Amino acid sequence: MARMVIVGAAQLGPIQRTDDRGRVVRRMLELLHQAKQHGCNLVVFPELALTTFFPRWWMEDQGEIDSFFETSMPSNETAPLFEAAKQANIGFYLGFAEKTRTGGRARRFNASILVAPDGAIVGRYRKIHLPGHGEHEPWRAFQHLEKRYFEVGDLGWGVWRTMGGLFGMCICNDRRWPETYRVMGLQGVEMVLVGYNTPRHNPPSPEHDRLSEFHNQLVMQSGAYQNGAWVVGVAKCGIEEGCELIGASSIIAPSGQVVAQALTQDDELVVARCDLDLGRSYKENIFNFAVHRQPEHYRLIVERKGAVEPR
Ligand code: CDT
Repeated sequence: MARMVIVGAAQLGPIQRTDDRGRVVRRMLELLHQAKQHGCNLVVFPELALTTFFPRWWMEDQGEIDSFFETSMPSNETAPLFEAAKQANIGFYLGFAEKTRTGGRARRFNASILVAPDGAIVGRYRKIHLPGHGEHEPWRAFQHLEKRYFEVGDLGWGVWRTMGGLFGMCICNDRRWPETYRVMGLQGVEMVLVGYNTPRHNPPSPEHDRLSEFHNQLVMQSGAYQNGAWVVGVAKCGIEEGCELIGASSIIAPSGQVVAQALTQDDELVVARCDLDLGRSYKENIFNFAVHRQPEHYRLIVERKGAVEPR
């Protein structure tokens, strides 16, 4: 019997700085309600889904920075989302800024959780590939200060057995790196969930701006195909505080084909029925890792960070 998961990619339109979490959660509840009507089992929300994409601003006041972080999950503001999802028997992926304490030290991550339909948090991920820069660069039209506000994630890329399948998570810039998918592929992942906030304009390389959606598709479609897994990529998008974030939230099959895609740059639910067994013929044939991979020839990938050209 096919293992079907009906997935809702819950794209969010822009969140302005003055939009409080209560207002954002109400928008998410509306998408969850639509998901219920479509019979969804799983809803995927974007990266940093509860606030505006704050790394676009240089901030020095730690109190101001911390106002964008969650210290507990569920929080007071997200509790209605957890409750409604549980009532609807829907699991969800949620991206948020996480502030935690270990050994008396505050730590801040760009994080996501996977919540099962019974309301239990079954998976946690902390973003590993943090793009942008760590210092103020006033020449930019806007900043991208993820390297300032977050630590590199310390949990690796896990894969969790839930909802009748094997689910993995990553966050935004992670989706551009083949290593992200492969680490999950080597754990047999069947569906990769990824939220993103992608400014169309990247100040150091404006020549890429017109290719933003193409690159978004290119990396997620190849990640899906090369690992025989579904990929569900979900944007926060539109004009946020004067900065355009791309949309094009997509549900991609293990064949690499886009099954469903958002049409707007606003709140929009994109739904697809996903057969988790569709990845099998890829995993058992062209990408049968146990038969065809040659890890002894991949050593440079873990031994070397930056490219070193031959003399
Ligand atoms: N949020 C995030 O990771 N955005 C990056 C922007 C890269 S340009 C600095 C992305 O890869 O989409």
